This record gives sequence, structure tokens and C-alpha cells, in this order.
Amino acid sequence: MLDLQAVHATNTAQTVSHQHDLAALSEQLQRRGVSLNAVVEQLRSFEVAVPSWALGTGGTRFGRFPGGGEPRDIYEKLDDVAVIHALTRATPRVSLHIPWDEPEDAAALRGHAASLGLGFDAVNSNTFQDQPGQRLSYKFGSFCHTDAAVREQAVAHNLHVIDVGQQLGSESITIWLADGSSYPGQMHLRRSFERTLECLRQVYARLPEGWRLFTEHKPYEPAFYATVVADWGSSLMLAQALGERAACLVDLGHHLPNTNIELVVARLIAAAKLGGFHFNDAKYGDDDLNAGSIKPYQLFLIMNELVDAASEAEPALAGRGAPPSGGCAGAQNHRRAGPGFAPAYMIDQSHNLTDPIEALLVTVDNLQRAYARALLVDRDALDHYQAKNDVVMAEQTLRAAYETDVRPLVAELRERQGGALAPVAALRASGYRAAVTSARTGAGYAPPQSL
Ligand code: RM4
Ligand code: MN
Ligand code: MN
Repeated sequence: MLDLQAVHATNTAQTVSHQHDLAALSEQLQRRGVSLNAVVEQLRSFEVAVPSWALGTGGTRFGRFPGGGEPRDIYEKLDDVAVIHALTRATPRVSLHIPWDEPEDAAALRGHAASLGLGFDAVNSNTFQDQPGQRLSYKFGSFCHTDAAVREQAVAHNLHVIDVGQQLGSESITIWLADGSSYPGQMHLRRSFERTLECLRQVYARLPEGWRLFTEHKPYEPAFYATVVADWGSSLMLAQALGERAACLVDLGHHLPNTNIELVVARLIAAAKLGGFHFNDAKYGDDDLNAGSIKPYQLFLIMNELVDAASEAEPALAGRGAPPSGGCAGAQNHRRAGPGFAPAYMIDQSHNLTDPIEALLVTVDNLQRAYARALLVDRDALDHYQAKNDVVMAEQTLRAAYETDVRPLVAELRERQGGALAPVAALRASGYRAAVTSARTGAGYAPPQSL
């Protein structure tokens, strides 16, 4: 459905200025001993999954203001993801929410996705709402519930989600629980955690071969006093108790203000329990804004931990052609990430005011920029300054990478793969939104409100 002619025309119109900017960046990087081409190629490995729930306009608990051409079903959502992938070449997978986007025929959906060049990332279960016809209520929790029958129902739902995921070709399940309490005394803090672990054990025991299970923490909302999986510590306890294939998922919006999220990431890497991310950004709470829109430096520092860990797993990822320049001897001894280091990168956002496709294009670009900047960190110099306790130069080493304008580099990667130099401009020129606005009439699909 995307008018590729229009995309090429926008690329052509920008070619001259892009080449100038790219040459300037290449020269600048050369002076630092970094090959632009090498970084472009390393950036290629950064892919991120789009959540099925982010393609329609989101809402708040006060209302929702839908835009034109919203996808009416999961098929149309996949069509939109295909557009995002065509423009960015970095979003080949979809993370499905069940039952919100439960397919009637999983095999058919998988086939449709494959025809668009798409596959499926983690499937997400939902025991935070009651569904029509559901026997027992989750009002007072699911896995933590005092009633064993409710817990059984919640476990059965998760097994069903795994089953659907298997048919779709997913290889992981993400479990976010709204379980918790809003008043002191409402819930036994330790026993509710034990019951939750017991349910997770039952789900974990039924994980298909090659699958992973992610637990996602969140400190509050909808429970306002104590959530059962409130923080990375609780999530880590669960993942460690469950076993090797359980890991923690870090949603950037699920932390109390001023939490040092890059430190959380570093700790989970050290414990070999970093499963993946839900990227977004926030000013106050679980705001689900575009990743990198509020705290771009934080996003860079998180990416820095990821690139650092990935470069231990695969030293070629150091971004530079030159040999190590006097890094501190013995630094290798502290390296831990290991060869299997491959966190799942996913987006989890709610687009209340913006066109969801445009918001996701901006997000993917922001994520790639942050990752590219992290690739530019001179790790040997950083090791060296850290060893010498040269605080100023250590910080400046990070900032030098962060302050590099990598926009031409990210655009270059997109173009090399057949994508758009400027995705939002290309989307607008293509007329896609107008086309789907006239095509998608009638059904009035209302996506769920933001959580
Ligand atoms: C939650 C959490 C989950 C997401 C739901 C919609 O706050 O972030 O990952 O599936 O919202
Ligand atoms: Mn999330
Ligand atoms: Mn959330």
C-alpha cells in the first residue's frame, strides 16, 4: 500500500544535502579513529519490535481522540507495521497482545505477516482486565489471588497465549501483572509474592523448547500501594527462582522518578538476567511517550551499557578499526556479558496525540541514534580514564559520543537498506494515511486505553 515512488522521490530530493552531512561526519569520525562504514554496519544489527497495541490512537483514562484510518483489526495493524519497516528497515517483528489482538486463525495471520516480510516477537498475556464471558474476576489480582481457582484461570490464560505464540512463531512470552494492593493490609506482602511465583513456575514448566519467559516489573498503577512485581529486585528474584530461560524485562516507564535505569540494566546484565526492553519515555510515570523524547541522555546511557555488554560478547563491536589504545590492563577480567547476550528490543508506547505511525517512525529513529552514539564511545579510553580515576575525562569520553550528530549515519543505514532518508517526510509524501483513511471505514475498532 505504501507508494514507494514517493519514498524514492523524497530520498532523491535530499541526496545532495545528505551526502554533504555524511562526508562531514565521516571526516570527523576518522579523526577519532572510527570508521563510519563500520558503525553503519554495526547499527544494522539493532532491530526493534513494534507492539500490536500501539498502532491505534491510545487514550488516557479521561478519553481518547481517534485519528483517521486507524487499523480495524490485527491484519491492518500488520499493514501499518510493514509501512514502518519499509521506511526504517528496522522493525521486522510485531509483539502481540492477547486477547486484544488474538487472531482467529493464527496460521493465516502468520502467513499474512510473512507475506509482508514480518514475524512475531514476544507474545503478551493479559490478566489485568476481565474479558467478556470470563468466569472469575481479576479485580483482586491474578497470579497473586487468594483464590486458587482464579490463579488456575490466569495460568491457563498464559498457557493459551504461549500456544498462540507457538503457532505464530514467537519464542517468548512477556508477563506483566497488575497484581497488587491499594491499601496497607489489603494483601499479605510475602504470601502474595509466593503465590505469584508458584503460578509462574507452572507457566515456566510448560515453556516450549527454545522459549524464554520475561517478567516485567512496575512500581505502581493500577495498584497504588504495593505491586507484587514492583521493581527489578522482585523481577530478578522471580527469574532466578524460575530458571535459566526466565529473564527480566525492563520497561523504561516502570520506575520511580530519578531511578538510575542504566544501573538497573547493568545489574541485570551482571546477573545474566536481562531479557529485554519496552522502550518509551516518561516525564512523571508510565507516560508511554516516544523513546528519547524526554530524557535522551538516559536513553544513550542505557544503550551504552548494552553496547558495552555486546562488545564483550563480540569484541568486533568496539566501533573502531584501530587497536586498543592503552586501556587498563586486566579490564578483560571484569567482562561478563558472554556470547549469548541478545536482549529483546521492543517498543511499548501509547500515542494519544500523534499519528501512531509517525510516532513510531520517530521512536525507531531516536532508538537508532542512541544506539549509534553508544557505538561511538571510545571504550578503551573510557577503561583507561576509569582506571586512573580521571573523572573529568571519563565523563567527557561519554559526552563526546553523546554529542556527536549521528543523524546522517542513521539515515545512511536506512537508505542502504532501501528505506527512507527521512521517514516521516516520506510517509507524508506517500499519502498513506489519507489512503487508509478512505479505505478503513465502518468497523469502528477502539483500541484499549493506555496502561
Ligand atoms: C503495562 C505494561 C505492559 C503493557 C500494558 C499495556 O503498563 O507496560 O507491558 O502490555 O501496559
Ligand atoms: Mn510495558
Ligand atoms: Mn506500562
